Amino acid sequence: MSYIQSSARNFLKLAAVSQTNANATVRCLSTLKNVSGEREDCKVLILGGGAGGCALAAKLSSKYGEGKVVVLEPADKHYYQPMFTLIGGGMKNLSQSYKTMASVLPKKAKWYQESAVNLDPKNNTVTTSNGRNIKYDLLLVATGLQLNYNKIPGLEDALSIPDGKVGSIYSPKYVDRVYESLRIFQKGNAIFTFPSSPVKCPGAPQKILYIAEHYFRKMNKRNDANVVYNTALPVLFGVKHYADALWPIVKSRNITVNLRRNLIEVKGDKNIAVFENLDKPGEIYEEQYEMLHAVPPMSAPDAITQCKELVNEAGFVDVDKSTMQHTIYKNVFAIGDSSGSPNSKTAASAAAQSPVVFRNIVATLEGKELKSTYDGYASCPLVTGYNSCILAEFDYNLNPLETFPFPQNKERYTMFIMKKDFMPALYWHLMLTGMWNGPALMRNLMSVFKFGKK
Ligand code: UQ1
Repeated sequence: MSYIQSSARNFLKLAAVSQTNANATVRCLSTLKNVSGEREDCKVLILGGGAGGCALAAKLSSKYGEGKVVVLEPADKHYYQPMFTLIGGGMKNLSQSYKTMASVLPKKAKWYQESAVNLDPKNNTVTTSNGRNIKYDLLLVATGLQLNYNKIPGLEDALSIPDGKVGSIYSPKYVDRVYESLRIFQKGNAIFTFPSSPVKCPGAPQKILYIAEHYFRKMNKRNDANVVYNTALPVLFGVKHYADALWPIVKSRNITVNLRRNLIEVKGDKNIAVFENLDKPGEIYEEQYEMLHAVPPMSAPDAITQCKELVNEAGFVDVDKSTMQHTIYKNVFAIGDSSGSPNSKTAASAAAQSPVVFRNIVATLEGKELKSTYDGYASCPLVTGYNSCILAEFDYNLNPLETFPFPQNKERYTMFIMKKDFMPALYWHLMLTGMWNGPALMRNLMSVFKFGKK
């Protein structure tokens, strides 16, 4: 690690040291005791202890004090998911990507290690997997997404075959298999997919593609590899400014891109992936793979999609895209991937949403007008290999909304270092403690230097 990288890390650690100490304490765990039928009231109930849930639990519990905020989160580990592409490429280890949930949730919030099983927004009540009924003044849905590997016949079986040919960076269960598939690859098709559902970090299926292609070059296997990206989308990337930079990259690196091609089955015993052409119903292709990187279809968790009053047609929480407040139930908000706001689903989006959601929750609880608005900011550090990255940043209108004073639609080593070494520290020490509100402030400060930038 360079001096600059370690200094940045130390600075961020110092900035958040008090918060981190406060986090390392024992909290309320309820898994051992059955609490069926028990009633409980709280001011704010947060569903989910991911990036958005943690950030808002920190902000809200620090404002309202001990015990006023309840978090429902069944997992005992909190993963820094943006690291998964780097783990797939062998640049980081899985053990570097998580902390215990107990250490990242704020001490002043009450954590139940249970999930929400029934939501009743008319009666302001949520029932948990342990039979607890929680009545809230305000509900924040921050559950993130559910990975539906089971929706593609044969995929889960293929992901359990010990030949290591099929992997997936989206799950901690399968991410190590991705690097294994790169290492054992000898000759043939390396196929990368993108499903026909909204996904979190829509750039990630492409990042692992570029990392793999670079890996094959580094290991002198590139001439024996046919690298193919089969995406269900009609475009390579949704924002033209960056798509225009990515097409020359795939062309110069001899990567085949097939648009509107959707993975529908995996025959793991024969190493065959089956795709459909979404533009020509009924047209099916079978492709032999030597390695397959599969991205599962995703949705909000079942407990959310089953609550029809809360979700939109696509099954995500139906919020106003500016205020993040539910369109009907004014004491319900959403943050992050489970929200129906039409932004790209990334940790950076949740960061930019967090001050808006916080201010608007406080305003709602005080009976005041909502004044804070989210502009759809999303950011995607498109890692294009072992030392380069294009930092895409854009808003609801898919217009670039860039932080740095130099053109960002180019591959850069500095952006790669930011993604690999700086962002994890920022995430653990500032984002989860509620102190990182996205880069808007930084962008405004940097704009002074943007002479000549389009
Ligand atoms: C960001 O805010 C964020 O959330 C914490 C990320 O996820 C880990 C990111 O990858 C990026 C790039 C941002 C935006 C931050 C800057 C400094 C541009």
